Amino acid sequence: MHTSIENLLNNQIKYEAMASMQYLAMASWADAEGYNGIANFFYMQSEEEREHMLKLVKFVNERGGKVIIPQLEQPADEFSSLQSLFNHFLESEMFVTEQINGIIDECLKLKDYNTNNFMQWYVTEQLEEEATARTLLDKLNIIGDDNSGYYLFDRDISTFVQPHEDR
Ligand code: OFO
Repeated sequence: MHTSIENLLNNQIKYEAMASMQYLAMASWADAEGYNGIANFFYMQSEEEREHMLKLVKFVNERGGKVIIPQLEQPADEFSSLQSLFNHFLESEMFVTEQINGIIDECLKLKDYNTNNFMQWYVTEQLEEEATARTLLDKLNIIGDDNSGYYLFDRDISTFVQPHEDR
C-alpha cells in the first residue's frame, strides 16, 4: 500500500472514531435533556461510525498497512438547541465527505483502484447521511421554537430516517 494512501486511511480511521465519540456525546446530551428518540438516533449513529472505523482498520490490515489507533480530543457536549445539535451533525458529515473525496482523488492519482473500490461504499454512505442530516434540520427549521413541535420531532424521529439496507 502506498504510504500516502496508508496515511489518508489512518486519518480516516481517526475521523470515523471522532464522529463515533461526537455522536455518543450528542446522544448523551439528548438523553439528559429528556429527548429519548433523539438520544436513540445518536446512539445508533455512534455505533455506525464505530463500524465504519472498524471496516477501515480491517482493510488497512488486510492490505498489509500499519494501523494507528488514534488519540482523540474531547467531543463537544453542550448544545444550545436542537437546531444547533443537528447543525453540528450536518457539519460533521460534510467534513467527513470532504475527507473521503480527498482519499478518492489520491487513489485515482496513484491508480490504487482497489482502495478506490473499497472507498466507494463510504461515498454512498456519506450521501445518505448528509441527506438524513439535511432532512432533520429542515424539519427543525419548520418547527422553529415550538416546544410541542420538539416533542413530536423527538417522538417521530425514527420514522423520518431511511433504514439502511447494507449494515
Ligand atoms: Fe462514517 O459515516 Fe458519516 O461520518
